[in-house]
Amino acid sequence: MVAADERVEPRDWMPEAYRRTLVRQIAQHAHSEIIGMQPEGNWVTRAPSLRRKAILLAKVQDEAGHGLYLYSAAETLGVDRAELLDLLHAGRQKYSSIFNYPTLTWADMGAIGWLVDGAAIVNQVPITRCSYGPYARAMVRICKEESFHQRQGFEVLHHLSHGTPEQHAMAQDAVDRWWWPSLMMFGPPDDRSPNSARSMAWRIKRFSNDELRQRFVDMAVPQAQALGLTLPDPDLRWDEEAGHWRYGPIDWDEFARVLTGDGPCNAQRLEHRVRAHEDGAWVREAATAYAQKQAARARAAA
Ligand code: FAQ
Repeated sequence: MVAADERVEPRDWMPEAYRRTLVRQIAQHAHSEIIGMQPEGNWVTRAPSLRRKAILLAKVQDEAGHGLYLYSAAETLGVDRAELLDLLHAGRQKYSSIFNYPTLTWADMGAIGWLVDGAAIVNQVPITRCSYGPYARAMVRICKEESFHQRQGFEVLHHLSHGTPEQHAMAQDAVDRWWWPSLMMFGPPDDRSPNSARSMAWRIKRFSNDELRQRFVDMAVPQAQALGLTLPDPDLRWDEEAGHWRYGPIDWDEFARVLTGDGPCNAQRLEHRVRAHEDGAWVREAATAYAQKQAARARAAA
């Protein structure tokens, strides 16, 4: 079925390891979307104008929506979203390394939109052709929204870059801080990526981590030139023969530290998430009571 490029659907038979891999990846992806609301949520009250505030608010809400589509996709594999959230809160499931970095200035909203959403799109467009139907379909809508997010980030940075010298410096500083963590979003290099070969054979992943990272660099370099900003990599050079931009070494020790909980904001992100979950308990209880009442009414009317 997978070899013939057909979709696997929830009721189809699937190997247990295929199911587990999907739950791992989709849950990690869903957790990233909702934890990813925090760095940008940090600037909603301090956006420089009403227009910027409305756009940012809508973007953060979109990320919550992406989390919901993805938890729903995971639930078609027989897991419960409450269970997945418990695993996240206990530190037993991951979310993307990128969201453990702080958002220090308004320009970070531009850099996240341009680079982080940009990297997300490059990574996720191939997932629209993933072998598992519900994940692939969720990704179609998510990618459309992420494209809009990326354009707004580019526009924020373009505005700052062509503003006062202070605004230009702020935009450059944000790109300096977000560039390397964005490259790390694609995961470890191929020779150190334990899951890639199998996930590619199963057509969950369509390209390797390094292939997608390269695609992202090739896309970002001309865009940085259009922005009038510099990417913080002295080794960046055009490889005429290969037709690619070559980049310098990535600090994989930093990546490992962030993954094992020692990034700049890991503790803060998780604490905030757990608190928000606890504070929202009454909403879940009310929604469940309402759903039960509606179901009882429907039964009585039948
Ligand atoms: N961070 O063998 P591989 C967004 C883990 S976009 C943390 O290569 P795999 C949008 C990996 O899980 C961000 N952990 O693994 C947004 C594995 O650990 P495990 C989310 C990472 O799965 C924008 C281990 O390292 N996007 O949220 C990372 O084949 C703005 C070995 O790695 C997705 O999740 C990392 N960067 O490939 C929201 C996309 N990289 O689980 C708000 C879907 C690797 O065995 C604001 N996911 N690890 O314990 C994927 O495409 C894949 O899962 C990869 C990793 C490519 C991330």
